[in-house]
Amino acid sequence: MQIQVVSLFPDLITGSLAVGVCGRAFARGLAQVGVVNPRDFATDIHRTVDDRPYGGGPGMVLKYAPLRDAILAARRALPAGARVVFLSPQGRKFDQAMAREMRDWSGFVLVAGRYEGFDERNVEADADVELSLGDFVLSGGEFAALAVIDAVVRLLPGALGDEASADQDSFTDGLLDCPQYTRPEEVDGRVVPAVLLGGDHAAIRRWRLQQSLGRTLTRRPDLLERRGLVAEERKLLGDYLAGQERPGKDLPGR
Ligand code: 9D3
Repeated sequence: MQIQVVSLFPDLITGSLAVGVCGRAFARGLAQVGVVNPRDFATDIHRTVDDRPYGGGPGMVLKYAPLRDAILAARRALPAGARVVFLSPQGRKFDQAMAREMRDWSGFVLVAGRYEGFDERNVEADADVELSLGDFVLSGGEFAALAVIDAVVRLLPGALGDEASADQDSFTDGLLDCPQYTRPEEVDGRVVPAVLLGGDHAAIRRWRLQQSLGRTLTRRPDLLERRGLVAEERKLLGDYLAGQERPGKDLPGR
């Protein structure tokens, strides 16, 4: 997989992709990342990449021509037909389904903005898709681009040590993860749930599914609505709610 990032801060991109699952994937050659800086395509003496918005208002807007030329250079570094993805607060919300779709793209360009955003004509001219990470304000698109790269690259065959674990991820089955514990059995007066110590694997599977269902209902009911429940799950969730002295007590800060 070949990825090009268009960014005014190339160090922000290259500096953080060296570690972890992603770093290993790049070291193994499963994916390559290049960065193109629009400033290298600015033609004036000050290498200007931004300007004041038409119509007035705060902040600056990225200039059309340097960004267009940077995207063109990024495209040229990829096989023909590579998709161009703009990161912007106006984009479609990025999710695991989109990450899985992008896993099948042999190459793509991620365009990270700064300042108040892009000149809309860049979006019209070059964007195949606009993605947002969600309803919060970043100071630029770089961290969004890094999040997208991380989410996609870890799905590449061979990126994870254990091939199974990508499919066991939360969201793949539409539920949040169950609680996890490791040694010791007791710490600061807190104990591991007894069922996990018992070795009854059917009981453990049921308990984990029940915890996942309960947490998903209290924290992310939107995920459950989308997914639906089979009979066993409805029973486990009913028992979970019946066993809770206070609904939502498993939420931190409540
Ligand atoms: C929404 C706020 N905008 C109007 C006042 C100004 C603005 C703030 C921050 C415009 C662009 C940005 C930079 N953000 C991104 O480039 C960005 C982003 C984000 O801020 N939140 C979630 N996902 C993304 S993807 C790119």
